[in-house]
Amino acid sequence: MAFDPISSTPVRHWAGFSLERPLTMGILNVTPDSFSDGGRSMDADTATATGLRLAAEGADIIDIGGESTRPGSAAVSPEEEQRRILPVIAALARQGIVLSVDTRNAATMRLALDAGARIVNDVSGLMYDPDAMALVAARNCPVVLMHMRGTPATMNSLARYADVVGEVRTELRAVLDRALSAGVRREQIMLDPGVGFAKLDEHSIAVLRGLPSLATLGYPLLVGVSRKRFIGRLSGEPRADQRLGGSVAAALFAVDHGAAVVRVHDVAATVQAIRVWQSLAESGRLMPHHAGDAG
Ligand code: HH2
Repeated sequence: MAFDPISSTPVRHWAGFSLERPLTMGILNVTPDSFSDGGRSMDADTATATGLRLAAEGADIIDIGGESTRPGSAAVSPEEEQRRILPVIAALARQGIVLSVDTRNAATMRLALDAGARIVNDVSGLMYDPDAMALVAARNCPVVLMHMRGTPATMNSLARYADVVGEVRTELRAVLDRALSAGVRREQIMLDPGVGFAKLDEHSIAVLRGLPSLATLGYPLLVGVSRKRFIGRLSGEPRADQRLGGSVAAALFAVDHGAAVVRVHDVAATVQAIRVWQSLAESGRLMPHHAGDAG
């Protein structure tokens, strides 16, 4: 658990959620080119149905994105991004689902919040669009500030570190200071080390192991490991959509090292794993018995 940098008391809430248990953020990419699920949910009805399924599987938050940020991906126009996601946000918000919008564009943030999204998730830490900080400050909404360098097109060439955990910590601190000076409130902020963003596989692994050091910044941490390339390297599985076991293992490692939220494609498996892990870690408390269960 993170401790507030001023009062030193534990940070127990974010975006209306208690952080006493790890939260699961389900990924809904309305894109043709996302690295593991691009093209699956391109029309609004299919995407809405996928979002409803992820919520039913136990996602606390659904993260909707209309632009792929995989290494080397091309930017899409904000208008195209909005055309993809706004109807899906409106439909899911009507069902009472808590939504975050995964975007770097201030205009998209504003329209997504108007359509019913509650949280802004920006892989650039509100640094890409010069209007983003002021917008998030004015709307006083929860925000995920992620670490990266450059843009998805350039980030791989910027993955050079002498001490990756120390440098990510320092650079996140700088993003935080910019956000706080722009008027973003402390209690709205969640930090994210940006696994796979301007990071080689060894850097991604090091930041995961270094989560306790990043937690000393005093903010809750969100971690996105699902299906990412380092899992392929650790497991030997070349296909991103075949990395369920590795993704669940990495999500558990992240929560065991202090992540408050995990961002995942495979919600049902992750929620089940976290539930069992947490029950074993805390008390071994049992859920009701299922008739016919063997073993
Ligand atoms: N990872 C991706 C996208 N957005 N946001 C946060 N806060 N943290 C992450 O680690 C993160 C993120 C990349 O994953 P995905 O959405 O599956 O792929 P793509 O960017 O190709 O759409």
